[in-house]
Amino acid sequence: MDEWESPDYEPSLPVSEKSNPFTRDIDRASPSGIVGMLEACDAQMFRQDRGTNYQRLFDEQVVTTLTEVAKRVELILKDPQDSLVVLSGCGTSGRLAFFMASRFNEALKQLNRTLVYSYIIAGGDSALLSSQEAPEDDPELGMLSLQKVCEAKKKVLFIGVSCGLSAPFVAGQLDFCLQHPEVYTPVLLGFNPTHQARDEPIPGCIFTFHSVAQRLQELSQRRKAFLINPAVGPEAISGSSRMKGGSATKIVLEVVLSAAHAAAFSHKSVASECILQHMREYERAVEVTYQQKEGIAAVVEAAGRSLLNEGSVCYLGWGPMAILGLIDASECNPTFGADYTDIRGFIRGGYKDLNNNEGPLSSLGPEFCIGHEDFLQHVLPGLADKDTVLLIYSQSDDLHEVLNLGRRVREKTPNLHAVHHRTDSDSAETPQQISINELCSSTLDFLWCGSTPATGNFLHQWELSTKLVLNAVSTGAHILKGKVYRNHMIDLQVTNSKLYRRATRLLQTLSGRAESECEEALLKAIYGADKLMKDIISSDITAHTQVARNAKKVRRRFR
Ligand code: F1P
Repeated sequence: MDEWESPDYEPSLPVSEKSNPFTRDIDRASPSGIVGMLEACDAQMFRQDRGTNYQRLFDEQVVTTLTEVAKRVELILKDPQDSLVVLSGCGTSGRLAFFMASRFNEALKQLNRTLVYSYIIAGGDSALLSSQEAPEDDPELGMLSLQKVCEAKKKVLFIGVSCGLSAPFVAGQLDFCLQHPEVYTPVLLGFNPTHQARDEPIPGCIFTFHSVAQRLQELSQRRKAFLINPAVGPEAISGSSRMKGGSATKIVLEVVLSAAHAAAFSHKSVASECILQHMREYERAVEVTYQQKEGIAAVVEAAGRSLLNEGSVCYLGWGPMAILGLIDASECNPTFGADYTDIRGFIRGGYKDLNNNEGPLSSLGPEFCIGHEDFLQHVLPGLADKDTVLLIYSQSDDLHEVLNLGRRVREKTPNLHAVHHRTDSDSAETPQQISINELCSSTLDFLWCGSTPATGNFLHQWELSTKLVLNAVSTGAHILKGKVYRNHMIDLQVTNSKLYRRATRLLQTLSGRAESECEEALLKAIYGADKLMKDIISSDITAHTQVARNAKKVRRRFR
């Protein structure tokens, strides 16, 4: 049994908020030490149950539920008229909902089939690229956006993702589904046991996330709702659900949707063995990724040096992996109080390649300029030695383009690195590949061998592997910059109720003082006041987080 699984380990916290014993000293570790700890944490995702009460990814019950949900998706794929599969979430969960809906709609397009996937992200498409944490607290907004997407639909499979089983936005949507069972079948995906779902009252609602999860659990006995909530262990940085929570979300959704597609279009019936086999492929992808621990550590070190020297880190990506770069970069603001210029992502064709519902968003400001063209025009001219650039590409991308862009970057900074994926069927390096490698000071060259019986190609593994590398780079670099204390984020933005509670708890952990005293200190810091006036004390958390949103940095006011 891992230490965190003991009932005595941080008993008041759900798994997703516990601190991981493996990373207690991550703030003092070397780059390779950091990557080693991340490897240990990620391996926990696939750990089998060893006599604890926690349900795990490979457990029979979880696999059975995944199989059932895949069958529901299969039915919709076979009879798409007036039907929809909706994926929804907040922050990273919403970004992955978008990613998955786009990828699987793309697969349908290639087969000339009706598109059945829709996504919802709290805060709309601008939240795909920037931190919009406040809408996460709004259950009505969640419900209304679901209603809008599903107008005139007669059958909807709704998959709500909240890693911490905590977002009121998703709770509102699930509650709505429960009220309209004739149309909606709700599925909840998260990584805490149901009893650890958040039970904090939601202003204006008679339900909490916990009560909704309980109702889903009851209905799941009759297969009228589904709950997928295996534990994957505490995050490497406490509460940073973008890491394991995001990876496990990607794994679960891809396993389910791939099985459904295979059943609907290749006449392979959905079977739990295939689901298990596919999940094992992800386990292997994690192992293959960390076999290049030292290479990852070299990029972490370079990126950390850039941030420490007020430089920037740019991900220049191609295809779907570029989207993972955009996602990784967008998460640094709420997690580490980073500026959008600290870590930025760019995708080859900009919004044309992103293909989001709301179309180009560049008019919203420079942080929404995401194409390689934007990089060339606005970033390259000012690029210097202190900046790090990471090329993210695979054998299926245009290597001429990669080489040309690499050359232009190399004229400005020697700090050019690459993440590259290829398969053994294509193992001979092309001249362009060799030239790209020569330009880069380090290359993570992932060579994927063998076969993938579950999906027939390596794309899902490449993507997960890239996600892990990027999470390691951005997290590691911010650790080296000093944005993490022990394994806690200490420059987080207090922009929603979950983060408000997390900040209060952090003060408690670090000071050993009572909760009420810590909340008072947090409020004093948010309002910049030495004394709390009555109107502040009587305001609710929404009001506090609105003020905190505008604060540049929450100052410490302990005396
Ligand atoms: C949603 C989320 C996270 C983000 C931050 C705030 O969490 O937006 O993606 O990293 O921690 O919350 P969840 O609803 O998936 O638990």
